[in-house]
Amino acid sequence: MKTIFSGIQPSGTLTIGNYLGAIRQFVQLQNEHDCYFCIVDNHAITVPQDPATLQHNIRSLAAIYLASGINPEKSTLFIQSEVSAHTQLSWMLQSISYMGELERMTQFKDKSSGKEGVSSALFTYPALMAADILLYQTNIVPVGDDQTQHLELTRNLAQRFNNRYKETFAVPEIRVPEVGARIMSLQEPQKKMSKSDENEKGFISMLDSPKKIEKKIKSAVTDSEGIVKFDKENKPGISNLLTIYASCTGDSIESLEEKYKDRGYGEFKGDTAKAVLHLLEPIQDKYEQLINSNELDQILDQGTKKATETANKTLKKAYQAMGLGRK
Ligand code: ATP
Ligand code: LTN
Repeated sequence: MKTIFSGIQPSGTLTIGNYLGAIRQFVQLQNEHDCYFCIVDNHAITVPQDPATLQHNIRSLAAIYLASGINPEKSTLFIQSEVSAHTQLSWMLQSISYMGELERMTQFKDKSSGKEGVSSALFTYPALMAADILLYQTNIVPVGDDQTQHLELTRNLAQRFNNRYKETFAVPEIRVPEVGARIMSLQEPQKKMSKSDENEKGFISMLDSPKKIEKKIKSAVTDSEGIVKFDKENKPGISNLLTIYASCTGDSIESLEEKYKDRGYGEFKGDTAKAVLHLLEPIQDKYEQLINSNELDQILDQGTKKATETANKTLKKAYQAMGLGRK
């Protein structure tokens, strides 16, 4: 049995990219491993958030995790800011992170470019992410492939700390799904689908109504060739829809190419929408039952307790290794 950790930011309603790239793997992993799944609200505040919206998004994300199949009997589900060890260890890891390596992070470059008032927390964000992971002696981190660089940094920081002070942290490995590791925007298929995209038409939210989902998929950017074929370079829009369709139904991309060989984009898009709806409908039903329930709070309270116990053990080891405090 391995230890698994992953986190999602409550920075908006989750997209099917988050589901296919991340949550779906979590649900499978919990059957065999010791899993921690986190609502990383301290990460979300690295860009401006409206407090009331943030609170709503935190609760909503908890309900989405559960509605998607995270089982609180098997996994620990908790909110990052409720376990103070995360920010404490993050500070210590910042002290062994180099400016140069943080400057190379593409997520920082993307999120800061052309913006005024970029927060210093956005810059040091990867040290907090490393703390999240290392506190639980994590072996595997299931994420979408946009997180590869952050994971590499986490591994470097763990090794650097272990070598410089004392063996303290397990060095984690990344796990990305074979299909669905990078779902692209429906409007700009060269860009990853993101829940904080200003253009709402670019993403499918997990809570979008059936009508909205159909509309967004029908207006997805494609090309004028009229052939349903996977070709990321020349046909990024159609390739993305094929990936979405295949990930939702479990069909292979080749079999879908064959199925839609002599059919137009209209029919293909209609069926892609149906595949997405079929996947999301049961999740949306469960979400409605959970969002205002007391059960949700009980699960999160229990998660905070368990996560705090585990995290504090590692934090204590790290304090001692670094020589902080009195003992
Ligand atoms: P934001 O847009 O607010 O920066 P995000 O949508 O990129 O956020 P996160 O909360 O940062 O999502 O990511 C949660 C998980 O979902 C991560 O494991 C990430 O790799 C994965 N993920 C995010 N977007 C996609 C995508 N388009 N395709 C596949 N996986 C994704
Ligand atoms: N950086 C991630 C979110 C995240 C995370 C983590 C993922 C924060 N802490 C720990 C895995 C493990 C993102 O932007 N998607």
